[in-house]
Amino acid sequence: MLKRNQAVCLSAKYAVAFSALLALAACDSDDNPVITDTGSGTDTGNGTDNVEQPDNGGVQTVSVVLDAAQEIPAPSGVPAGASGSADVSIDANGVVTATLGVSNLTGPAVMAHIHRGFAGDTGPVVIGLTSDDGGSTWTVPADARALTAEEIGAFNRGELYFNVHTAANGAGEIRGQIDAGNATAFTIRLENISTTNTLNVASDGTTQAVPLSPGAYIVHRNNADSPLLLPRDAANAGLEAVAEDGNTAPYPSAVSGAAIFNTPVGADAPGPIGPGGAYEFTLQAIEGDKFAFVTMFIPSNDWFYTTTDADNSIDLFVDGQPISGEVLESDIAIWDAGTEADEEPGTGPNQVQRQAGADTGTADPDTRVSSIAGRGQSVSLNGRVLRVTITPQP
Ligand SMILES: [Ca+2]
Ligand SMILES: [Ca+2]
Ligand SMILES: [Ca+2]
Repeated sequence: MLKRNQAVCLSAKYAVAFSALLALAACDSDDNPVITDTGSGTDTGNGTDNVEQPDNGGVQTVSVVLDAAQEIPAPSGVPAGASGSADVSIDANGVVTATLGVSNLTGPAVMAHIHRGFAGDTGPVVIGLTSDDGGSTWTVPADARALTAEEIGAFNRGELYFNVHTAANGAGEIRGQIDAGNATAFTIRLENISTTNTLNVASDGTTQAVPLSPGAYIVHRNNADSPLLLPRDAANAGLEAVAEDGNTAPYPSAVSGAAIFNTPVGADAPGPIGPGGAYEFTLQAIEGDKFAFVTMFIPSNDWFYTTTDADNSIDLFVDGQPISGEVLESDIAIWDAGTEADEEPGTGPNQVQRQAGADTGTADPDTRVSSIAGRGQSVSLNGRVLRVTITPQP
């Protein structure tokens, strides 16, 4: 819950933070990045081409240790020895069995679940466990549903976790990430390379920088489109909030598997990034997984940058190898969420830097989630705004 609670709305007050950020000197980078081959020419778009799901032909069993240190938000009053251990198994059809034992908690465990979320993040319940010994031992009930294909992917990439609740720590007292050991970690860096000369404002002949907002990302594999953008005929609540206000709070509940990034590198609180600023986060993925993100083009009513490779996502593996380097400029574009009528970029009174409040502005006459180019729109930019670099970890 921590990250959701940390999510911010960009408000008039926030414009002060912008100024401070924009005053930061742009950082020059002389590196010579490898251009990422995102494999768009070979993707069949169905996400199932030659994908080897590790060990997925049989049953996988993973041992999991639960403790208070993994819990988010941090629980209170937990005895030093509070812990849990579990063996969880999954078969090729997604049927999950598990036995979880807990001990030394503040009181009896009152609920236990398997959730979806990476380490350091929180997410929704996938499976509820039951106990018939007063909360010491928990198992997956026989009538629990099987995991979906997408959730089997989540299991393999380490995106599921156990969470155990007590009366004293209702949000959770001990937690244990289910790490099947099949995933590759990737560090994703979104860097603002705009300058104060990047955005041309035709009406007054001035230029501006293009700050970018906290945003959302997702790792997925069985969707033919980025779930962050669905449905395409009208934006989901998560996309609307990011695209209009840089507000990431609704995304995790609006889109299953969506995670957020919100704190700039070197900052201790969530906020936008101006020239030279960056967001950095690490995700885990397995072969066949794809990555997508959204971040607000702040001087707009409802524009955002997103991935535009096949499936509006970037293949994280090509020919079995993790990709590495800078994402091609042509694989990122400005899209319109279709939720607010567009005013001149950098000047509109209903844009987040000037508007009276969040979610303020005239409805968009075209509700489709689509690229500004596809809508016959354009924006006058002197140079690039966003550089995305993907680096697999050894
Ligand atoms: Ca619009
Ligand atoms: Ca709106
Ligand atoms: Ca607005």
